[in-house]
Amino acid sequence: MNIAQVDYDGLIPNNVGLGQDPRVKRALEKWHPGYIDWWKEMGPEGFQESLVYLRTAVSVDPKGWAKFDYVRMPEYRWGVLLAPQHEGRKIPFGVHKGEDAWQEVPGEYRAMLRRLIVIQGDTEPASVEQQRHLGKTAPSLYDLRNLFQVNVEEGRHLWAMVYLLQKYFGADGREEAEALLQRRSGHADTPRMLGAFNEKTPDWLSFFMFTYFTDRDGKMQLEALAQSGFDPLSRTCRFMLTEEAHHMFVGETGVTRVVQRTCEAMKEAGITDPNNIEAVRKLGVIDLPTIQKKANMHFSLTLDLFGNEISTNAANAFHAGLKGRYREDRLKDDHQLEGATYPVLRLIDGKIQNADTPALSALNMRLRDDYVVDANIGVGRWNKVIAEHGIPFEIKLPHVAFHRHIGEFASIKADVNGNLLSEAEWEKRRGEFLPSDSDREFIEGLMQPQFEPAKFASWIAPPRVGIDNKPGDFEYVKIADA
Ligand code: BYC
Repeated sequence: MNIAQVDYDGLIPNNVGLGQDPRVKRALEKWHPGYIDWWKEMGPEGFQESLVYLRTAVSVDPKGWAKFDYVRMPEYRWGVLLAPQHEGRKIPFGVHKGEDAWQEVPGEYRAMLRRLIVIQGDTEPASVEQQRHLGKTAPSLYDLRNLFQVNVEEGRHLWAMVYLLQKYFGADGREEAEALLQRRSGHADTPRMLGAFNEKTPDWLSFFMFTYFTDRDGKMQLEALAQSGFDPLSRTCRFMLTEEAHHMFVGETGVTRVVQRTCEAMKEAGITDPNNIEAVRKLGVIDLPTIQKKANMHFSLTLDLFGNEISTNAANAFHAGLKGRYREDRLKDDHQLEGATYPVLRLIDGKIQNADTPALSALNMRLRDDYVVDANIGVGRWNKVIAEHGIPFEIKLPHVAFHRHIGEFASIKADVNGNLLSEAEWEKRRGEFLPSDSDREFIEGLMQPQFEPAKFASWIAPPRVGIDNKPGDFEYVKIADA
């Protein structure tokens, strides 16, 4: 079959030849009703009968892989799509470097590989659960459609991981695939696996911050897994990254539009002091210091997703050839790192300082460092908008020691500049750094739906261009049951 084209004839669109693989086809068809039940129970609240202008992958050819059309979400064609196989691909790093990439699960690494796939898979439905109530307060039909696009694609990413479990891991893979539908974000007894995926996404500013910061962890982790010597995982992640780019676009432009509206409103009202919060809020926009606090919150929660700075799990996964570094294929070293070191920011004698550490153990830290560089790029764009309006304010990412629950700094308290604080100081100053109850109440009050085509809530600017080049008054969602 032509790998670039997707077979849409069966229940499960795919480019992996499911038609010739009856065992896996049956397993996925058996899993399908449970998935639809999960989507109806935990997917977007309301809007299931609405027609949403969604993109669906019809090919894995980067030049033209998606088509746009109106779809009811439960009828979205969730499929299994792998990027094309590279003939003769070798394992690019670790102890097996240079050997043929694995097309089957290497027995000795089975458990480690399954764990990585399950953790990746678990985050996908988790984010849909976290965002399920946002539809009813969408600031425009354009944003509503983007939310649902992100949601259906996270659903597809779950399918991507479930395919790997069903195809390559037999009975225990099937059990894990079932369990992915059973856990629930924030549930007391059966929570999702990673911390940030059990937090709330209470409002649309959080949604934009989440898609900017947390989906970017997704990008980094997928990039690292796309390097994997286990070829089906690599190919799956390569295609997921194509979709992931839109999610980060939604986040980056979402925050930009919030910042822009705030700056415009301040300028119109002649307010020059960004810290005159009360006056700014009266304009029906979100003040810049509160936007900073939201960024502090989502950035710090996302840093926890990189795991401990020093990690034998990460060292083992790299050594085995299962999970590489960010863009491993572009790095110029021996790709084995046995004798190498990497500077890790640690807490030594009560001070935060760099310490050279075996590079293999420091791989989580390295990925996190790459993430911080990447995350700063969009922040620069937000600041450009503020500067263009002549407002003396700069959004900054907080220090990596700030508000951490995993790793080196979980046991201490620090301010956004990395100065250590006592518990009492932290409690006293917490509201300076993170959204307070009154900040949350203010934002909640702004979250009124705007479902008229071409209209936007008071606190957000329209986008520069429409999705699929549609005009400004395009009806992205034909609401049936809001
Ligand atoms: N919360 O050795 P360590 C995405 C556990 S996002 C709770 O440092 P490791 C997306 C850890 O599991 C990307 N527990 O761990 C974004 C371990 O437990 P066990 C998702 C945590 O393995 C938006 C123990 O602590 N993909 O795609 O080096 C929307 C020791 O820790 C946490 C992946 O993450 C935490 N934050 O690093 C939708 C890729 N951190 O096993 C989707 C796959 C650590 O001792 N996952 N622990 O019981 C991995 O590569 C790694 O598992 C981690 C953790 C990077 C997450």
